Amino acid sequence: MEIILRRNAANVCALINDAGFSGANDERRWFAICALVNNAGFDDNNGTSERRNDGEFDLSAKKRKGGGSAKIRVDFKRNRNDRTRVVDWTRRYNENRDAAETSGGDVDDDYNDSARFNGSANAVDDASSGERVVGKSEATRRRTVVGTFVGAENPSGEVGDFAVLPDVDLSVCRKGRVLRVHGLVSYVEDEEGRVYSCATRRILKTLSTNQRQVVVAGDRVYFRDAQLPDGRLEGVVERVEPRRGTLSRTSWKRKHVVVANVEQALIVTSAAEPRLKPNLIDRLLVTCERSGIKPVICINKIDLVDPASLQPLVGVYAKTGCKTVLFSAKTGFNLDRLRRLLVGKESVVVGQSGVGKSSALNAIDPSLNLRVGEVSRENHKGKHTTTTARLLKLSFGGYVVDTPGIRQFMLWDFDPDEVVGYYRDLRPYENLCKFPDCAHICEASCAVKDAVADGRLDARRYESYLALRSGEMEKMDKLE
Ligand SMILES: Nc1nc2c(ncn2[C@@H]2O[C@H](COP(=O)(O)OP(=O)(O)OP(=O)(O)O)[C@@H](O)[C@H]2O)c(=O)[nH]1
Ligand SMILES: [Mg+2]
Ligand SMILES: [Zn+2]
Repeated sequence: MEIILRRNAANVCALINDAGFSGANDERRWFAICALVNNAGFDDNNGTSERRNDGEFDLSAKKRKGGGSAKIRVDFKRNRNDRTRVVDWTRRYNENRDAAETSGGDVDDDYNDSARFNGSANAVDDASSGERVVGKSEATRRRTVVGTFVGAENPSGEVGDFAVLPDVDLSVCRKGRVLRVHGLVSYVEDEEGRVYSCATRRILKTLSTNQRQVVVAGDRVYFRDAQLPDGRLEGVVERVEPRRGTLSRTSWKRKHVVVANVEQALIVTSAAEPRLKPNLIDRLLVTCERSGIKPVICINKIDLVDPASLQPLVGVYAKTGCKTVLFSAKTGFNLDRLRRLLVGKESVVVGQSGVGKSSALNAIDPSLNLRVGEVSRENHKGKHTTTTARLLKLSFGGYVVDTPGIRQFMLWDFDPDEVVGYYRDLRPYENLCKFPDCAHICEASCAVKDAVADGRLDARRYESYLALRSGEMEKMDKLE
């Protein structure tokens, strides 16, 4: 295999590509193969590795330098060809806001996403980076990037958000951590604790294949800094380091990375006002499981109900091996347990709007002083008080990301057959089914269905598994 690869990588890649790889998994395999081609010491000037299925990438390893660096040919995204001038900003803003309301997206992000789609943001970027990206001919729509092909994002095999890490000039670039992103500006903290407002280098947008936002809260980046004469700290994000522990969802058919580089997620929900949504918990659990983030289910507003009424639910999640903490940000009940969970760790709090994510963080660490909003009296829903994900330093050690409330949380890019692996309570039964490829839907002698029938497995969890598998979660959201 290696000899063939060395001899003519271009043909091998074309052959493999033509063999019918098309879906998300195939894409993953494809990345692995590309990595193999690169790692095989391929140094043939004529060799080309091309990912064709979405037309966005064309990676051609032209020359290998030391440290895995190579010249890589990259196609611009298709949407860059759209040069239509945007004139109806107000209508677009309103449309996006309405859509964001229904999708659970955060208004700022969706608005800016729309701006990016329509090319209006490009001018700002180009000005900041000095890189021209729009040309009339096909040739000018390609760029050679010097960098390292990285491919897979994390041990779970999720496809990387940036397949190529562009080389940066370490004599002028510094390391930083993204605290929050507001529109086109990322607030980056350097290692001395100074915060810079940064634009994003143009090429990163080209390299990020399918994301709604290129830079997200929690990202570790290399940035070029500048101090303006008036003392303001500004800069340009030059490179986003490979992410570990990302929470991602689907938004507008694109990948929305909510947060990057966290090790733990507090899935916050409320016992009442707003009503607890177990299906949302399930999806967040699956997302955590996929990206290797440790989940903890945190049920707030325990002062509004009899805690005993929550025992059945706690019992169901105990079977998944996930810890559940009942607490009240208002009365302070169990806050010390939450604090212990957060000390020294990098965590994210995630959940519906109005469940008390920001209230809980304020109660645990009053120095955070986060904005808190009332729950609507009419529909008992939150009012989306927190609008951007923010990385916050805890006074007692550790970091936490407070996030905007979500209404829907659709997983990004998953294979139905992998879902059962993420439902830990279903796993003990799946190997006992008669057919090894049993999907546990309507097959005969299915141990999972038997377990539901005799009450060993929670029927709602099983329904949630079926809905996620079949992609019908949105219907369930409406019923919930
Ligand atoms: N009764 C009761 N109310 C609470 C408790 N915790 C928070 N609240 C109230 O819940 C409401 C929403 O709190 P927030 O902290 O803004 O909720 P959030 O989850 O951050 O909401 P978003 O930022 O919109 O996502 C506020 O009116 C809080 O006072 C609690 O333990 N008990
Ligand atoms: Mg909040
Ligand atoms: Zn089965």
